[in-house]
Amino acid sequence: MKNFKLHLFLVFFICLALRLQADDGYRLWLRYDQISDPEILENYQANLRTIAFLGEGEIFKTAENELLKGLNGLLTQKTQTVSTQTEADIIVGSIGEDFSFLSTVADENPDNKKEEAFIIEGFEGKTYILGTDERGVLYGVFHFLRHLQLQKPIEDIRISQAPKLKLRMLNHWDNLDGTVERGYAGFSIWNWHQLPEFIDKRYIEYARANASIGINATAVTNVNANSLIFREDYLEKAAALADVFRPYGIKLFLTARFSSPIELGKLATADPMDPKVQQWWKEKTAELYEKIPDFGGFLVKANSEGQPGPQEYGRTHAEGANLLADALAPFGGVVIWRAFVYSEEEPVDRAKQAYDEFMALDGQFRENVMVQVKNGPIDFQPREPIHPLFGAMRKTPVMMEFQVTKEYLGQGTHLVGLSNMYEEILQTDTYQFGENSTVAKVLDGSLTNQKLTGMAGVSNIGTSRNWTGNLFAQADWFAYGKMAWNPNSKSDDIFEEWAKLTFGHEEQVVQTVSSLLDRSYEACVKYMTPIGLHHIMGPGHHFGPGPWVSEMSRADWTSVYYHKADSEGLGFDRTVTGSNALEQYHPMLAAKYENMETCPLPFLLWFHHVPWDHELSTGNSLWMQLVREYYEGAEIVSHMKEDWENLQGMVDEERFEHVLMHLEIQEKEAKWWRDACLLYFQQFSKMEIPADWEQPEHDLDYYESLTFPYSPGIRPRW
Ligand code: BDP
Repeated sequence: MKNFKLHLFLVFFICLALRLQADDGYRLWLRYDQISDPEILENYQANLRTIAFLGEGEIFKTAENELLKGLNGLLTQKTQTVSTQTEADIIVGSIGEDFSFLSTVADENPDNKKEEAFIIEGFEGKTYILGTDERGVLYGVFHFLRHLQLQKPIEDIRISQAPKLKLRMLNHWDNLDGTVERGYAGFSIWNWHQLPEFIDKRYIEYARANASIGINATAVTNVNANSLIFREDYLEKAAALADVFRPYGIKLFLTARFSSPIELGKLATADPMDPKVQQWWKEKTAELYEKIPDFGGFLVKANSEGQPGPQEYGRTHAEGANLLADALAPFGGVVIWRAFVYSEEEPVDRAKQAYDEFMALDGQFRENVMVQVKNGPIDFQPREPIHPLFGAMRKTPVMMEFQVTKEYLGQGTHLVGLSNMYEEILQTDTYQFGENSTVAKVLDGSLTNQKLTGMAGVSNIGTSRNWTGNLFAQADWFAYGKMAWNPNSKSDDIFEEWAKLTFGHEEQVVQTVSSLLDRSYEACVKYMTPIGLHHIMGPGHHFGPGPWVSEMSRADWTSVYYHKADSEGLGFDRTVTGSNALEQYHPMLAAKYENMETCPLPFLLWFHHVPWDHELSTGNSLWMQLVREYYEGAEIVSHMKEDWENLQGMVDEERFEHVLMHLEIQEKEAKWWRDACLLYFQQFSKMEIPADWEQPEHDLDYYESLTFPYSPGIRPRW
């Protein structure tokens, strides 16, 4: 009987322990669970008992709270606050005279003494976390906490960092009605209806998550903008959000609909040269700054996909941007003007249009205008070559726009580590300033001498309990922040760090999680758009394969426009014999792509129309290479699923199941992409899929017949 009771007791405790482990992912990478290694824990406990906070200000206070909160989770003892340096194990303050006795690593790199920089240094048994300003302190604190979460030694800690880009921004494509364009994680977290009074706890958690990875700006409204945001009551709602973000060092931006003076101001025109229009923007901006003194500025999508813009009045993008820039200048705000434009009338290759339009305007923008350029020339496709504007547009600060949400990379379900894509783009050489003029260097302003620098990421956050819907999509948010802080960051490091912060230190878990992230991007490109294919997804919602899409309101929204499959071959000729989009790149870069024989395979069909039986560098015909890559992509996903299954019992059940179910969907959808695309292209190639390979489950008619009317993230007007 006694034994039985003991057993029951044990079972109860085991169940409790398992339950405690269950994790819904809400805490992101800021888990602060107790340090698992007992020796390391003991060492930390002995060295991190007391803290002196030597500073003040709203953001400094946040840093204070975060450090205490973090330490109180990681350690078993309660960390004490003390008032003097002598009593303290940790000293938090500002870099400067007072600490000249430190060897300061920052001296080795003067760049690290700029705004928002921090040092973390161990000296005579104490740890110093110092910032050049309040934000620097906050970033230093988060970095230090991460250092502890990663269980790294603190004795001789010597870290010095400064962000390479000034504006590190998340762009929400969130509508005022609560829907999110291209959002796959539920609805918008902004509850506009209940603002300004109701402050959801999530707003605060959102701000701290962003601050923890160095994000310092957010545009909370969709680029397909609604002028209602400028109505007084909405400005008050926006101001309430800005109040939440401010203590975390985050500036609020809003998207500006170009026709607002008409819609809201009841003017007859929105012409940038009209004095009344200019006055309207000036007054509106002044009103905004009254409510939000540190307002960041406007993000604008104009004359693009039906959005109003200056061209309606015969004015240029520069004239449009300058109108808003003049209104913002007295307050120090900036205009972020998107280069994602392509005109309906122009018959030329869509890939060329933004370059043609914006190069002509270089030098015409006001000093407080930044041009925001998507990573590639088409539209966030699974893989694109770099946008030719990087490095070419020199007199205007050019900022990067990445998608963090996975509109074209498996949406809510596929595990795809975007960090590899970011790294590939950022490390591409533009050659615009000689060899080694990578996109990363163009962005950080060092080649162009730009004062304004930045990166924007289209957010993947929604009301899902774990923020991103798919747990692994948290890794993309994390990676984006890291890349914006330092565009030379290495994906491998990011993956490992995220794996440890999210799943703990068990070696096999860390290994598997990092490797899933690492293999997944290439796999996804292979099962969706291998060898440089692009824009062949389902119409409107962009979910699933749709290479057959040929009837849309405009040709450059169809798939056939991009893949150009015919009986001869496949691919878009962008060389001199075709659209000659290649000429927009620096000749050294163009030279890499211009010859069909030497063009790297990942971009072959982006730049060339290749005969089906043409022998590629791999020894395969184009057709066989295509078949192999589609099969390989799908096969990698099956391996990824198996690897994850091997973690059963090592990851809490809730997250284990969550990831597994998504991998099952991904495996199914990877095969769907493979089969649908190959059957479609086979009509043109008239060549075979090897008979002993798994054959498509259905015929092409079946795949073409599938519809998804309620696919998430659809643009309202579609
Ligand atoms: C496209 C999206 C569309 C966006 C557009 C943009 O499909 O929803 O509005 O980009 O960036 O990829 O403006």
